Amino acid sequence: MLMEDTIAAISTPIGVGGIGIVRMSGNRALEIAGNMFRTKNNKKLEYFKNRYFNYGKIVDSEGNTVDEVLMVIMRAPNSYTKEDIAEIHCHGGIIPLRKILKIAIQHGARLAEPGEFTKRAFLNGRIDLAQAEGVMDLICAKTESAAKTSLLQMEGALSSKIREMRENLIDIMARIEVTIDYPEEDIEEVDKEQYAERFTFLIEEIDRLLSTAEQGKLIRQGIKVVIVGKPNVGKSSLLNALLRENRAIVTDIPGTTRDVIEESLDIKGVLVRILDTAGIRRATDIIEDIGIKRSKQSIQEADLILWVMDASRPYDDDDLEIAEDIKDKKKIVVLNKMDNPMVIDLQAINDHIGNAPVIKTSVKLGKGISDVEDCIHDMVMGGKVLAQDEVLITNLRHQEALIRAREHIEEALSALEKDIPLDLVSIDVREACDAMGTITGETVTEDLLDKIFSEFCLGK
Ligand SMILES: Nc1nc2c(ncn2[C@@H]2O[C@H](COP(=O)(O)OP(=O)(O)O)[C@@H](O)[C@H]2O)c(=O)[nH]1
Ligand SMILES: [Mg+2]
Repeated sequence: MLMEDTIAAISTPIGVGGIGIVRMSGNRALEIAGNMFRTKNNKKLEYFKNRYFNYGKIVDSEGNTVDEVLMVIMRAPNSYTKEDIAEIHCHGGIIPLRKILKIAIQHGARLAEPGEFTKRAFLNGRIDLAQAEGVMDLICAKTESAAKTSLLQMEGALSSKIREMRENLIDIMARIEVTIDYPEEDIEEVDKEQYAERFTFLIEEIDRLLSTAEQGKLIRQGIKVVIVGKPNVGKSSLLNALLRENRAIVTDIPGTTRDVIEESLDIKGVLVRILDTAGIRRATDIIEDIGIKRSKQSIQEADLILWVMDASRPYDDDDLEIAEDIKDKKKIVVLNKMDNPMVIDLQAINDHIGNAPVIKTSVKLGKGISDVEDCIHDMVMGGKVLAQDEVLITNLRHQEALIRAREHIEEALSALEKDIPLDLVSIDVREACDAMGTITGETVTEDLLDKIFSEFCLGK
């Protein structure tokens, strides 16, 4: 990636929309924008005010109008990337967007890589790495709580906590190094006690942050709920009821949901990714068999199972097989079709479900659906409420870095206690410091940066 390049990308989703945006950033962004843009009175781009809309049209190399647009320019360093930025707000169809992007490239821009605008914002020091990740998380947030947490991170709430701890470590390191450099000035016991106190404080701070990781993961990634059960018991109907829409195929023929269908829903602020599976039974054909294998695989990955049964049919060997497949999983039993006379033997089920909650529903009559939602929420949250306005560790990368930092601080602390020479203590302090720095990006490798930003979306 060359920072001297001027990059260009379509920043709005590809599809049909009222407005679409092509964005450019780099040394030549304004020159290129000026070359492809015409205003009515031929006003030159250099006279445009920062962050003001300018009405005009985009022309191709033959001077033909491509679209009527609004052009906004943001001169360095007052822009998202701290470079010159030009944004072309055109009509949100794929043809004008692609044409405008192509013209920008003909004039010398290069196609941006995913996340490259944000990467530049990071490399140019406008935001740190945790903030950059917050930007992406906000874009991908599917629930209010996920959006709120990402926003906090984007604004630097996590970064300032990390930075504070890191500065603390740097200060300790500097003090230790002074002592090492002037060994004749014997280090006082008091100093050691002070270091130990500060290490202990840091460990407590890290533990407090780490204790939010479980909730953070829940908020950011949500949980995976897998609906299992014999064919025709009402799994797809239940999913539809939960989604209040009709994406899964519902039919009377057993075994029609042959693949795994995934949908997302927001249950009281918890992102629930819910998977409808092919019914599990001894398959009668190859395609169904593939579906059943996939169902079993998704069971392995599930955080929670919804085991749906048809209460108007007896409990049989197919149920026994399912019971076996999900025996180690957290689960909720849904007894569906309660609008029909109940046939299923509750005693027989009880022997196979452990202490899983049992909920009676009639998806057909719309009964019991909210009980299923409540139960999912309770099982996930275990009585807790979602944290609001609190810094949470939502990112596995940050969690791992904190764990590494904690280990080194622990080492440093125990070295102090064992009267191990201070220069050895300082090695661990430095390692802890570096681990912290990977969160905010001060001590991050080029490879890791590439990996992080490659997961961003194009145009951001
Ligand atoms: N009587 C009754 N029929 C239901 C209920 N829920 C679903 N069904 C019907 O059961 C059949 C199978 O449903 P489906 O959702 O495709 O089952 P799946 O194979 O488990 O996904 C369909 O005809 C549904 O309309 C219910 O609560 N009561
Ligand atoms: Mg189905």
